[in-house]
Amino acid sequence: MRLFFAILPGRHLAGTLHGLARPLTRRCRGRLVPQGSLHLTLAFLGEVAPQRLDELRRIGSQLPHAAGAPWQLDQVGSWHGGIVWAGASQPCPALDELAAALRSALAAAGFGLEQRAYLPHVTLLRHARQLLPTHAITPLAYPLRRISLMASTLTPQGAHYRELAHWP
Ligand code: 2AM
Repeated sequence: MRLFFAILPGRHLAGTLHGLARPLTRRCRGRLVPQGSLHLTLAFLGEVAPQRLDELRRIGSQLPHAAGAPWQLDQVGSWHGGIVWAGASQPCPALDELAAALRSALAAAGFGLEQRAYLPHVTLLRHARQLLPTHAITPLAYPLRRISLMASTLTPQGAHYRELAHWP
């Protein structure tokens, strides 16, 4: 199973993010991430044997509560590789601490994680053909209320995500 931990936006925030992304397709082209698939990844695990799901459930249930202000999304931009994202110009200590706690628990349990630095973002478009210079947007508060363990299935139409478990 292809798994990752994420924080999902509520329905209202997902609608706002999707509304923000829609006009960007004209400029950047690419594929709009469906409203119901928008998420903030905390840790990407890749392929995991289903027998290890219980370990992931235990790790998820033992995570500290994210104390502090919500993540403030205040800019959009893009990366080479066709990702157009929404993200923050300022670090969010509560989010960084939560992601670090999760990553160290996963590493201690022997789960392989990517070596690249954690860069919180919400992917809005994939396969974009034009880069989007980073620019400010009206700030949006992204609550860090609930952590989800997600399964991703890759299809020719894009990835489908399913929530397997969640914790406050
Ligand atoms: P992305 O949105 O920038 O592609 C599920 O695939 C989630 O895990 C996506 O949000 C994706 O980020 C993220 N992710 C992190 N590392 C990944 C990797 N090596 N391969 C695929 N997705 C990865």
